Amino acid sequence: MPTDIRTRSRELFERAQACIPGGVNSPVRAFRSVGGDPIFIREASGALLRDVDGNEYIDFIGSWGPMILGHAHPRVVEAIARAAAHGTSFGAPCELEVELAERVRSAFPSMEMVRMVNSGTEAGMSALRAARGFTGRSRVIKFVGCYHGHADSFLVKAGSGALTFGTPDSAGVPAEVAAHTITLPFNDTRAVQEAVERHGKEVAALVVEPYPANMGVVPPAPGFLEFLREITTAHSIVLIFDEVISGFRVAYGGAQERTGVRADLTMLGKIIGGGLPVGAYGGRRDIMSCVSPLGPVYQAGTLSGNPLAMAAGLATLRLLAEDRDIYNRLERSAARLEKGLREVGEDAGVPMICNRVGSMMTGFFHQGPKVDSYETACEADTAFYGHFFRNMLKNGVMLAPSQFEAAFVSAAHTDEHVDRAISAARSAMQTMRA
Ligand code: KE4
Repeated sequence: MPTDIRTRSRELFERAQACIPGGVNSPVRAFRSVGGDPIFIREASGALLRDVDGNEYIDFIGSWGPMILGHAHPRVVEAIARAAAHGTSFGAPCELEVELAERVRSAFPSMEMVRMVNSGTEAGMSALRAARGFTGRSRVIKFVGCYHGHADSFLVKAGSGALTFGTPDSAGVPAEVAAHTITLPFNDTRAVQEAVERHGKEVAALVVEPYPANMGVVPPAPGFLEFLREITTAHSIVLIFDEVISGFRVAYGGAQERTGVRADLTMLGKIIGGGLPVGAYGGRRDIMSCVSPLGPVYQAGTLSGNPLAMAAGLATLRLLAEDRDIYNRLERSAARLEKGLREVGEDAGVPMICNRVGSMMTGFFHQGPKVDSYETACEADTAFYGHFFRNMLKNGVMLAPSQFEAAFVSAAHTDEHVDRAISAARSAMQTMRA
């Protein structure tokens, strides 16, 4: 059981803040929205994290999605070690890159050509540039609450009127860049219809997380993705599915396998790197043929296709492909967790809405009746979530340090892990209601 001892974490956090902005290399890790100081991890294995003070946690962050097999899977670790023994980077193509591209293509038939990059952000910025180069258009449509990495064109909130020019959602994003982005409400077909009717001829791409997980999990309304496919086809707009999270998560072939809706370009990341830095983008051959050195759209990367990252990704995807029951087991574990959390909320008289797609879910502390948009997600009680998060930490469970993220169940989570998390939640609620 974890203790409240966080001496070493605190020391490291002090040192980190002296030389790293906020003491972290990615903002959400700073625990700013849940309170308390970040915990520094020494090691992870299977479903467990162990911090630098020796406290152990059942992990539902899963490195924000990549660790679908659990941490330090022996076959993944062995693949990385074997690759490393032959050199860590060549600056020249290698067989592993071809194998991973072929495997991605077999899982995502819409991805006729694939380019490896080093993050989901790079995948998004590159896919958008390819769409702009292919269409000769500049505008992009995205949805509020969907996150596609931190490229300038995606850090844009809705303008004064949703259909007008976007305004920067971060300092450092020039207004001129933001003006090309139209940010619309998710699941709002009428808003999309109006925006496309007004600006369709200038729109290069519509980018969407088919199963949004960055406002918490908010599934698409029935028919919404099919509607996006139809309207983008009708106006020659490139439909980009951001499957950085959903790819190989909600199904081996991601949202496209689950829904049958085929994107023009797809962004991937997280799971395809098996925990190492990998992103990918790809899709229609006619669009990808615009990408250098084939065409005029420039995109490059020193470590793109890195052999260690390819080896980790290949080992992960091979394991997912070999064991097709794995997705049924993930579904069963996640459904068990969801059921248990709902019961805990009901027994404690705490209103909770649980949105789940496969092995990713979010429990919103929300009156209901549903959370089906960014607006309704924002009505969640984030203060209550922060209190719950800190109590769950004390009880040995690591949730995402934000109400607006997903909890991920891995193949390493056993019924015992899930049941321990449910009883930790019950005890957290009792503490909070006391
Ligand atoms: P990266 O650049 O962080 O590899 O990927 C960006 C990205 C793109 N698309 C989607 C749907 C994503 O969820 C992400 C990154 N996800 C966040 C958390 N949801 C990563 C965590 C972090 O920023 O530290």
